[in-house]
Order: sequence, then C-alpha cells, then structure tokens
Amino acid sequence: MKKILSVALFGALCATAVPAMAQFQKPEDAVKYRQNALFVMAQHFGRLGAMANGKAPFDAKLAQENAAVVEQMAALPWAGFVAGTEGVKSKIKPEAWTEKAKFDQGAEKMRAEVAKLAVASKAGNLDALKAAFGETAKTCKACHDAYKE
Ligand code: ASC
Repeated sequence: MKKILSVALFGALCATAVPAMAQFQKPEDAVKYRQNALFVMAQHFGRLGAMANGKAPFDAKLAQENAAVVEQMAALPWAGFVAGTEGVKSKIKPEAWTEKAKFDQGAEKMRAEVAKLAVASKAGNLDALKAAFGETAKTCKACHDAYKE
C-alpha cells in the first residue's frame, strides 16, 4: 500500500511539477534537442542550397530526398523551445520568450515555406527549387535576425 501510494505520488509530482518539460528529462535536454534538430535540418537545407546556388550539380532525386528530410525535421525543434529552458546557455535572445507568439508565428511560416519547398522539389526543375529555397531561407533568416545572438 505504501509503495502504491509513493508511486502514485511520484506520478502526480511528475505530472504537475514540470508540465511544459514533460517531454524532456531536464531543460538542457530540451535545448540540445532543438539545437540538434536544427543542425540536422541545416545540413539537408544546405545541400539544397548548394544546388540552388550552383555550387553543386542539380540532381532532382537528391533534391527531393533532402527536401523531404528538411520537411520532417522542421516539425521537431519547436518542442524544445519550452518554458524552463530560459536559464540554459544558448544563442537564443530574451525576445524569443517575451514575444513567444511572434516567435511561434515565425516557426509556422517557416514550416509553410518548407512544405512548399518539398512540393517544388518534386517538380524536378532547378528554377522551382531555387525560388522555393529562397523563400524558405528568408524565413530562417527572419527568425535568426530577431531571436538568435
Ligand atoms: C542555411 C542555414 C541557415 C539558413 C539561413 C538562411 O542553410 O543553415 O540557418 O540557411 O542562413 O538565411
């Protein structure tokens, strides 16, 4: 009985003490998670950029594969931008927290452009890729300018 009670109490504490952090063991993990998701995304976005900017030959299949990874990855970082991580050292500016609704809108805008990029990559056409890459890169830059040191 004592054991059941303490298990129940532990569960209740976990559920109430850190609701926003529920997906992570500790704030540092949330920060690492968002940084690593963005890092992987940037690797694949960069490969598309190389094609879009003529630094790598255009390969329709590779473009489609990389855009698909970018689209998947673009869903992930946001869970790591969570209350409780403000005190963890990172490049995020305080404005990201004071303007969180605007920050979230920026993330949504980026995901919308990434979705268009994934569609464009299926056209097998370098000009379509260039245009969509450019629009997506603008959304990356807008948030970095506003919210990244
Ligand atoms: C990239 C990358 C970013 C964006 C940004 C676009 O390839 O790693 O963070 O593009 O530079 O302006």
